[in-house]
Amino acid sequence: QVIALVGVPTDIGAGHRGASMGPEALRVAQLGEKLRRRGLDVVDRGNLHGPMNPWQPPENGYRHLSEVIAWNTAVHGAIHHELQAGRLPIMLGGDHCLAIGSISAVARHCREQGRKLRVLWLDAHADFNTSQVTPSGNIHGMPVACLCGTGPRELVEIGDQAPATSPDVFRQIGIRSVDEGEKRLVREAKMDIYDMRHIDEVGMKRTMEEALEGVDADTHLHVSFDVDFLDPSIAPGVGTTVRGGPTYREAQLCMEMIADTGRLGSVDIVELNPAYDKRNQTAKLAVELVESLFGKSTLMRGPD
Ligand code: DIR
Ligand code: MN
Ligand code: MN
Ligand code: MN
Repeated sequence: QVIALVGVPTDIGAGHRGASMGPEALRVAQLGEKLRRRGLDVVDRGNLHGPMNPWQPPENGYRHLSEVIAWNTAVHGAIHHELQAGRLPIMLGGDHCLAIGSISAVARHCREQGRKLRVLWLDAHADFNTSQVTPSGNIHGMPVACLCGTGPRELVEIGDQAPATSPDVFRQIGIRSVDEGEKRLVREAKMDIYDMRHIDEVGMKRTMEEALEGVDADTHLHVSFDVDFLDPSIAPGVGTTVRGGPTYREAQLCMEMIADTGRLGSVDIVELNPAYDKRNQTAKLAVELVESLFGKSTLMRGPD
């Protein structure tokens, strides 16, 4: 199978500028080359295009709504095109609002193929805000809500079906920052959240076993990797660091256990912000973790 890298250079949904430089930082960290060295076929589609960031305050609870719609419409089309052609897309963000476009495309593709969807949402945040409860108006804090049907009509309706998907497909891992109003919403939606306390108590191994339960040969696994998932001591290159995240080893185990399923079908790498990074170390770490996601391990494991 061919992996297709799709760059989406925008920070349109974020509260800090700079995630627009994420795709290039991942290329500088040799994402494509490293995957090719693992024997994988990789094509780089270059970058999508969209409106500039006008850096305006929120209107009616949303910042840059029309621009967010434009970018996500482009992402949906590009990611669905790659899936349709049988390729495994890796979206290089860009901020996390872009997951509305990518995951709606993946959900559409799963319906067309009669496959089940499981989304692993690796993040410090639940990204389940609405215009009513958002503390910021930043749409990168809202993609999961939009994908599940709560949000501005134009975002909820991106794709073949509205809503694109439902809370039961998500497993959120690494969560440690949920806004006050958002807490009630994730509870009402019965979101399956493996927060840092859960990881502290049962460990990453058990957490991933639980999050991957029920994944079978008919399942398409989508990994939405917000780089702020990682502890800021190892990943400073994000706009919204939250201390107390997974360590290097915990993150590696998480990625390796996903690889072991053999069901990985699509990936987002989002919120990498080179303006906050030091010598591209966070991009390099993200690339290393994505290598593990695609099967890099110390030994040849599993049945002989
Ligand atoms: C915060 C920050 N929950 C908000 N969100 C995210 O503004 O809605 N930061 N996703 O990365
Ligand atoms: Mn996020
Ligand atoms: Mn399709
Ligand atoms: Mn986040």
